[in-house]
Amino acid sequence: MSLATDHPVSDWKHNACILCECNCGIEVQLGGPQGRNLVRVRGDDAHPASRGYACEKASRVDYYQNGPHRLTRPLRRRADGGFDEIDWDTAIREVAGKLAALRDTHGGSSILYYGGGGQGNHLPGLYSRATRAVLGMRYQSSALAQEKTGEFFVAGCMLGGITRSDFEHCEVGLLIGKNPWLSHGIPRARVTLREIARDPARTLIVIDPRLTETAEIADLHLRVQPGGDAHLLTAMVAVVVQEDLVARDWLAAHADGVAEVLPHFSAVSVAECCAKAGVDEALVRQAARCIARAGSVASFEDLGVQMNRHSTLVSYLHKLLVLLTGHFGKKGAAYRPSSLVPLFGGVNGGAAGLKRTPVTGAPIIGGLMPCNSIPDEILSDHAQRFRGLIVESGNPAHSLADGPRMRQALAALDLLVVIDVAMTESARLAHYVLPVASQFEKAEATFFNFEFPNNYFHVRRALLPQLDGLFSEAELHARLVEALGALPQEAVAALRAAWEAGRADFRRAFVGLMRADPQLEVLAPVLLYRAIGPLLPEGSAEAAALWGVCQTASQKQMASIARAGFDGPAPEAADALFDALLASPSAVVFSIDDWAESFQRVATANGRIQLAIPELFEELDALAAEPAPTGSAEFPLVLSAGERRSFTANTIIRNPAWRNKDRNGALRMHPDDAARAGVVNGGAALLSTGRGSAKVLVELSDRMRPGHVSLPNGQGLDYGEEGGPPQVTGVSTNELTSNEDRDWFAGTPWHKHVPARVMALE
Ligand SMILES: Nc1nc2c(c(=O)[nH]1)N[C@H]1C(S)=C(S)[C@@H](COP(=O)(O)OP(=O)(O)OC[C@H]3O[C@@H](n4cnc5c(=O)[nH]c(N)nc54)[C@H](O)[C@@H]3O)O[C@H]1N2
Ligand SMILES: Nc1nc2c(c(=O)[nH]1)N[C@H]1C(S)=C(S)[C@@H](COP(=O)(O)OP(=O)(O)OC[C@H]3O[C@@H](n4cnc5c(=O)[nH]c(N)nc54)[C@H](O)[C@@H]3O)O[C@H]1N2
Ligand code: SF4
Ligand SMILES: [Mo]
Repeated sequence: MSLATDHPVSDWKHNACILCECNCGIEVQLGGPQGRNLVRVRGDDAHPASRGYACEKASRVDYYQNGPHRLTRPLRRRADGGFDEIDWDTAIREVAGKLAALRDTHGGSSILYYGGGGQGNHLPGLYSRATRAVLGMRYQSSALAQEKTGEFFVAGCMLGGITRSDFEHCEVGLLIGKNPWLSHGIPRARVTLREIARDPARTLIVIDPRLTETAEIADLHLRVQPGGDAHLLTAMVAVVVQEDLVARDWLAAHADGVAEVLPHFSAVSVAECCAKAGVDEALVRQAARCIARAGSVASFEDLGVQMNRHSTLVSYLHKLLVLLTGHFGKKGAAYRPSSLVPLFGGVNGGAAGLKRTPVTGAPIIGGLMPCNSIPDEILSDHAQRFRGLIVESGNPAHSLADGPRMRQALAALDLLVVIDVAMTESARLAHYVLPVASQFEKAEATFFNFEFPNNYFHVRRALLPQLDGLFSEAELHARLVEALGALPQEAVAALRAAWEAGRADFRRAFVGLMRADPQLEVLAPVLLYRAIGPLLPEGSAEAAALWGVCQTASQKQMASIARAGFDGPAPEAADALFDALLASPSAVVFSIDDWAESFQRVATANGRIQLAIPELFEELDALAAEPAPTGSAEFPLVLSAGERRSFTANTIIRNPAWRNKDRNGALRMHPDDAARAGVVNGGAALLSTGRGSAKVLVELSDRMRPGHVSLPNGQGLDYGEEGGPPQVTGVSTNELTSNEDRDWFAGTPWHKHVPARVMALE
């Protein structure tokens, strides 16, 4: 983008794009009236994962950084619903006091934590651990618990943790309900996809009802009926089993449960499943054989199936397809990545081992309770209901299912505290809004580090000074913990003195403090921030807690970290890694694995892959009797509520002007469906679901499968020009989704499968 520049344009500075999980390295020039605009943005050649790549969205991050949406003063809600600006001392004292009162009266587990980071800012989640621990908070959730928890349960049972895949080197690339051309999710997505598609020796397989940008270049497009993936994947696994394409020797060496699993597929009617899935049987057989016979398969499932019917089961069928054909732990296939900060807690003991929420007993997977259960856990007279909620870097009033019910739940809380850079839909409902410095005004990092065999971590230093009156979440949590009387100043002083004396002294002092008072361990992030934050290079104070992270990671993954050049005794290697992270303007390779490492990382009880997940067999076996998903007379269409488009980025950018085209986020619809509804291209229509109605503008598209309509994600945000009233642009999809439409097991929503109807409007 270009902006009028009264200020001399700065040198190129390194940072990362924050608009999707890839966090591509970028270089930025600052300029504009106060030198605070990100006037030019380009891909960073020095970033070892993105290697100069950036998509069209990165050039528009200034719309996130600057604008009237930015908050600069803490706000306290009045009885009449308006807000008063208050000073920081008052804000911290009152918020800490009210949180402590909830803890003292109802217990810390009456306060829920939601968020902790969006696509590129995961340090807040680390610092908040201290606040949560002091308050005795036990429950948390985040957007991951409305998409990834089903997959995580399956991966946890089968492999002891998440897997990712090596698309760069795969022979076959398989995408299930995922459109990386627009949503990315793998580094340099378009380059990698094009390479697979162009190479006659490689095959790109896409499972999607839409002719997406990715499907368009695919070798095989399985244009599944919306919601038909469970039948489709069952058919694919059945082909592998019935045609004896199972990798028996490989499985004998690495996996248990083959004999238990295969009978569930040996009698399946492939023809019937294909018919229900709406895909030609010959094509399904071709795809299944191609996967089974390939030297390597990389695969990725995403929202098209994770926010859809049978989502946990589909994740299981996907893993079975890949594992029964042996595509794990080799170049071009699936692997278990290393991690500096694990995103999920473990899953031990299957469903029976899962902790449960207090009111409805919803499963807590990887430490996260289902987002869809949040209202149920608030709107109840159960003694153990949630009464307080801290939202940090998330926007549940907009992003979670059933907006009206979510708002009702948020309004029923005794205390809602929202920590954000912007006045969001959630912030408007808060008792206190605590504004923070933006991701370009503090040190930040992403914990979405999934690459293999080389894995990367990027500490981004602040690009800009913090807006007057603002500071980071690290500072905020330090102040909250201090106000709660839990941060021992002697410990801070001792650690600071030790850091100045040298790293060996510091390690000794740190370990000594933790031994003397094990309670201090939970405070480590804020303790480190207070002690050494001010001593770190300019713009990197918030990286302080990573010192502890490096120490833990170097013990757990010593060999991988050593291969990346951080060798020697674990504590010293950790310090060397920490220093390298802080010194490098771009990402650093923190671990290097060999392919065999993936097998060593299979963290099941006996270290072998476990193919059987008995909890899911009943649902699997019942598929045979389940009819194909069809519309009703009332709702003949299926709405995908929240498709990724060129200019959508969750709710990270609020100003609709960042979209040159499709400003209102059109409803895409097949011409035949439109003709039936009497709707024309560009015309207005009323879109209705069981939950609500919205006025939409229609775009006719023969890329849609008849019967399937779609709306983009992240629209319907309110935004006011300087001084003007806020205006809402586009449809907020969750006004149309319902809370109960969710996976029976993981509780993940069916946002891609909302029964709907469309009526022309004058
Ligand atoms: N541009 C952009 N990129 C983003 C984001 C963004 O907001 N904008 N958000 C990021 C985030 S948080 C995430 S989680 C990812 C999500 O990334 P994706 O999951 O790739 O995104 P979606 O477009 O929501 O859904 C993917 C596909 O599912 C298909 N689909 C719909 N119904 C079905 C079905 O029944 N079966 C199958 N097989 N497919 C179906 C849709 O047609 C769509 O092409 O994107 C990330 N990247
Ligand atoms: N119907 C439907 N709903 C969906 C989806 C869908 O496809 N359909 N997609 C879902 C998916 S996959 C996801 S991941 C979620 C996302 O849902 P959420 O994680 O709840 O929301 P985000 O839109 O990512 O919100 C990020 C928030 O962080 C704030 N923020 C940005 N920078 C900072 C910072 O430095 N500090 C703090 N404290 N805050 C900051 C932004 O202003 C914004 O309010 O939406 C989900 N909702
Ligand atoms: S792929 Fe994602 S992180 Fe990379 S430039 Fe595009 S939006 Fe930003
Ligand atoms: Mo997401």
